Amino acid sequence: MREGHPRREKGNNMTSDALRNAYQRDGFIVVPDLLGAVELSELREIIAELVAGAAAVDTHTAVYDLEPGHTRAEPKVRRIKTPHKVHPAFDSVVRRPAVMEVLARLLGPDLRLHSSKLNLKAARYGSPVEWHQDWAFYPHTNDDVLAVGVMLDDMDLENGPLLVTPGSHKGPVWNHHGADGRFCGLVDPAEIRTEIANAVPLTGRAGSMSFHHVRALHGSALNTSDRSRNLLLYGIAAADAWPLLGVGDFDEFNRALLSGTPTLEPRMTSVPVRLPLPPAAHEGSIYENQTGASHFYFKKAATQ
Ligand SMILES: O=C(O)CCC(=O)C(=O)O
Repeated sequence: MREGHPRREKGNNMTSDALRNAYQRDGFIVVPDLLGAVELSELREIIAELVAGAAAVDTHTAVYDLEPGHTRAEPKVRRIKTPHKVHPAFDSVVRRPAVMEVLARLLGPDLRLHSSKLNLKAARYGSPVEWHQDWAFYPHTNDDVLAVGVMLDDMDLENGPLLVTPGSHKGPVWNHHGADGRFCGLVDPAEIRTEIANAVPLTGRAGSMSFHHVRALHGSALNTSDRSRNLLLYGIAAADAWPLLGVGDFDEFNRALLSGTPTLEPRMTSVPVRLPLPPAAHEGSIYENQTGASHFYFKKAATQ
């Protein structure tokens, strides 16, 4: 992994054209200071309450994805699922005008929120996420789709930041299937040695946000530091990018429009697609999906 990005412009000093150019060239950008101290501390309080609530559960639920080693006495939460439906504060972050402005610059004015997740990497044992492309999980009719990563903590090399391979969003869709032929949500690291060597960390202070292209190859390491690394992620699509796996609830799909106008005419472009079927042997989250693989890149915590 490379220690830093060779073209390391600071997002807040860049014009919106420069941001868009960097995103199109590299497949990601980091924009500092999109959230302030007050919002961050409010979100951290909500997270602490949610994690404490996991003392009432023994297994994964519709809200909690649990770390290995979780107990009621010592709750260990790896992910809050669909946080924008769990607490309104998580719904409003992505709708902030400064965030919507960046999104419109990258994807255009018509935008839909298609998913959210809050990945909690607790100090010392917060789980790694193996190398993958989000595109392998949810291919659309076009690839004007990205993930916003809201850094709720300062992120540096020690606490497991996102690692992304520049330019990989213009490359192939990698095989995310295991030896059993089922989707397993990760790429065999032996297949992507060069891409891993070229990956760069998306670091920044709390309140910064990363924007990575749906086809960008990425992963993140175990948190070996004594600080948490909490990342709130939103999946955003251009309104004319339709999910190839179909629309479950059409009313909900339309309610997820963040700005602009919906359309019944998907924009089809020539994009490489590999469907995530048959489904993963272990469903519920990417962490669970990836347990179905046999080759891993990142070290796991001793409890795993
Ligand atoms: O939390 C992370 O570092 C990785 C997030 C990610 O890529 C995912 O959840 O799909």
